[in-house]
Amino acid sequence: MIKPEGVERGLIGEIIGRFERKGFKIVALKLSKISRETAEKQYEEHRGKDFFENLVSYISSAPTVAMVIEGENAIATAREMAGATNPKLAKPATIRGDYGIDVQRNIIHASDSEEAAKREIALHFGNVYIE
Ligand code: D4T
Repeated sequence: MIKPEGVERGLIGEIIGRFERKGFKIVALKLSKISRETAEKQYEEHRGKDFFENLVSYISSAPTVAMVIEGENAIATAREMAGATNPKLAKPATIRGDYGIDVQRNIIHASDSEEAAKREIALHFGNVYIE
C-alpha cells in the first residue's frame, strides 16, 4: 500500500514502477480513501500500542493506493524493497530510504507474511480479486 504522503507527493508511478521493473506483476490496483474501520482492521495487530490511534487516523485521512503484486518471493522481496520501518535507518535505494519522512510517514506498507497478505488482500479487494 502506498500511504497518503506517497500519493500526495506524486510518487505512485515511481513506486509501482520499482515493482514492475523488479519483475513483479501488478495483478490488482486500487486508489481509495479507506475508512477508519478498514484502517483499524489493517493494523489490528498494533491495537493498544501508543502509535495505533495516530496511525489509523493518518492512513484513513487521505487516498492510498492498494496493490497486489505477484512473483517469486514477493513478500520478502517487497519488504526488502520497502526498507527499514524508520526511514532514517532505511538504506538508500530502498523506497523508505529514498522517500520516507518519518516512522509514520514512511511511504509504503508491505504485508509481512503470507497470512497477512491474504488477510489484507481480502480486506482491500474483497471478491474483486480472485486468486
Ligand atoms: P508495515 O507493516 O506498514 O509494512 O511496517 P513495518 O512492518 O515495517 O513496521 P511495523 O509493523 O513495526 O509498524 C507498522 C506501521 O506502524 C507505523 N509506526 C510504527 C508508527 O507510526 N509509529 C511507530 O512508532 C512504529 C514502530 C509504521 C508502520
